[in-house]
Amino acid sequence: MLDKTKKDWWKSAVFYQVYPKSFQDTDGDGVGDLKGVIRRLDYLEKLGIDGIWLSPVYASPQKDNGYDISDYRAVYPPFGTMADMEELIAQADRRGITIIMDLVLNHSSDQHRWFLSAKADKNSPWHDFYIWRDGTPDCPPNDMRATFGGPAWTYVPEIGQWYFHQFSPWQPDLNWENPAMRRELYDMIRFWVDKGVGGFRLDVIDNIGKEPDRKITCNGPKLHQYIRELSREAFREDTLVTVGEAWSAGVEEARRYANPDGSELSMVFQFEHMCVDYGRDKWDVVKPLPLVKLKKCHERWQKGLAGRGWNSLFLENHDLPRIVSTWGDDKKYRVESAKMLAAMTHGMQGTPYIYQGEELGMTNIRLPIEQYDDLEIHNAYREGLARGETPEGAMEGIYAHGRDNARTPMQWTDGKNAGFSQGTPWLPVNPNYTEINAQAALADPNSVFYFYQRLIALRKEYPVFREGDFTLLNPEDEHVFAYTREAGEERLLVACNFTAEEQPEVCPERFRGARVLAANYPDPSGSLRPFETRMLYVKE
Ligand code: TEU
Repeated sequence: MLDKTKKDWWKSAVFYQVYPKSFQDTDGDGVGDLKGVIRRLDYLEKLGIDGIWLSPVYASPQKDNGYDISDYRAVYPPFGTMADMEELIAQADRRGITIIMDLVLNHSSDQHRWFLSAKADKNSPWHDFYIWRDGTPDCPPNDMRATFGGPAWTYVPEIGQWYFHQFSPWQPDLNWENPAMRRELYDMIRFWVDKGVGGFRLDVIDNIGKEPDRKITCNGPKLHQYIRELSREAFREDTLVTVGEAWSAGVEEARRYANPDGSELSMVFQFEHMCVDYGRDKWDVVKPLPLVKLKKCHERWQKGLAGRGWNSLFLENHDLPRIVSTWGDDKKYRVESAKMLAAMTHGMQGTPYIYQGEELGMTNIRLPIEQYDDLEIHNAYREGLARGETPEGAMEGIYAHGRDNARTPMQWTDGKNAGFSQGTPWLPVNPNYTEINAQAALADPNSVFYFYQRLIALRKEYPVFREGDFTLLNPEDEHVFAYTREAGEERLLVACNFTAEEQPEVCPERFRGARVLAANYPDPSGSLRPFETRMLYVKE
């Protein structure tokens, strides 16, 4: 168990993201709940993780599945009660698991009492918690568009003003120019710290410095000023782990967010590696995976933050498709490719995050458009048709990159609804649950689960995982991603065949006869078989 009294304990940690709505339902309403997370803590303890990033559990109308918060200090009733939240924190702590809550500080729900008051009365004390512009119904302040479709401004005739929302009309942007609003958020964060929460994930933190009049949404001029104040006022304990979601961050920006002086955050989720297969946008998928581009991206981030920040390491989350379907092979080589992708990620320097079901090799799903829940998917479908695509054409991008790929219920057993719920799940269970489920994985010593368990344990056993310098091997090789890590006398080699064809072995002389720390084939063969990965270790 990690010593979490140390300021940067999270550099040796591995975190697990729970999307509560899809994790485990215990009251049969078809929606996951906090009691379900508590029920599955033994499973997570067995996996060996050190913390849980819990996607939002606050009161919410669920227009964006909880990323639209109507009360930051209350639990969404279908998820449970505040007592359940306190019990989860306590039960997790007994297992050495820290609870990391998801903070949505860029916007609230349009049903938050602040916004209800603000939109009703220009003189409300909360009116300027949001971003308003006087105007007439036929002329928005500018032509900015919202992420989930439509204009980024909505008119409120009762007060003759437009309000700004970067995502959807149900998610009005909070006005970070207003110190009273910021103070409310800081006090709310301290409320959760006082309950024993040990860290926070910060939703679209790169957006809080927005300046709509100048059409600035991310990386605004005051962004880091706000983050430094947030860190000073709310994240006072240096043992708190904080990770900011920053789609716009490059290496230079990430160094500012993850400054080793602790003035901002512990780390960020950067997405450059997850976008290498985007075409004009995420719905225009580039096939095959441009592996050289991915390798060089990882090299840039590994070298760029070494000693000057800290990387997060991830392949999945609740907004991304299942990686084994995206960069691996979710048919013939599902297990091999899931393990290979895990080894690629966990061998690098940074803090790994595992998304629920990733440790089982869960896959994407194909549904009729009407069965999808996500507002982003439905908007993408409408915009695809509007661009003249056929329904089938519009669906291809959704099948590949739609967020509901990651939000189908966790697959626990081969029983009813994969053991997720006794009721009707809010989103269909992937039909392959009969073969892909935790119960089967725990019974199979060669499962993806035990491979992740091994990788998590290795990170604690060998300092080279945390400290080692990264060197990319064969940068122009389009089939194999291989790299080394070196720290003192320790040497680590990670070789990953990204193809379904046999490739030449990658094994520098100094790794001949090395210890095999992890592999997805039983024994070496002198080459790299389909999706083969090998983690070799020497101590000189
Ligand atoms: O996501 C930020 C975000 O921009 C993504 O939704 C991204 O736009 C999309 O998924 C990929 O194109 C965060 C949360 O993770 C997401 O679930 C929320 O919907 C969003 O912010 C708004 O809070």
